Amino acid sequence: NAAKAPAPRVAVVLFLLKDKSVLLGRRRSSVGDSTFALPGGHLEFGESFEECAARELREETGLDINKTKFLTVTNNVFREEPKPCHYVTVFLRANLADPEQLPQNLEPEKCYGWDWYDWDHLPKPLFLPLEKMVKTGFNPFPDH
Ligand code: 8DG
Ligand code: MG
Ligand code: MG
Repeated sequence: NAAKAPAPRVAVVLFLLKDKSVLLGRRRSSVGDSTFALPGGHLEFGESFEECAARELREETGLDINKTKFLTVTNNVFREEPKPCHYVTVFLRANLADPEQLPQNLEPEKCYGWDWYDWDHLPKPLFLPLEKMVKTGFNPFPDH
């Protein structure tokens, strides 16, 4: 029922890069449950994309970043989910401020845990918006 459909929302998600790896967490959520996804969340009133990415990453993992850069935006409609939703998803990349800092699972009700995954050996299944990008050949690393 289109009249009851919620408005599209803005999400900001982050490719946190370390050597040839990215940080992914397995989702605990009604949307994309058990799939591997980037850290990120909803843009709040007044935030820049960069501020949102840094805040969500800190809330979810405790990690701090630098060299944050906008990459691209995609349109994601989750029609078949129990609660259908629509996200305009903004993708940024960044590096760790301190390469020694380790990710903590600070929201265990939303994530089974964070880990680094080699870009050439990503885990399965990926969260659909990420899966779609990988299939188009998208690469978040600066030398691409
Ligand atoms: P918040 O309350 O902290 O703001 O939100 P959250 O609980 O962290 O939300 P989220 O599900 O992590 O992110 C919001 C939406 O962003 C998610 O439902 C769908 C969209 N999204 C994508 N791709 C990705 C991705 O790779 N990772 C995450 N976390 N969200 C993504 O389209
Ligand atoms: Mg969050
Ligand atoms: Mg999140």
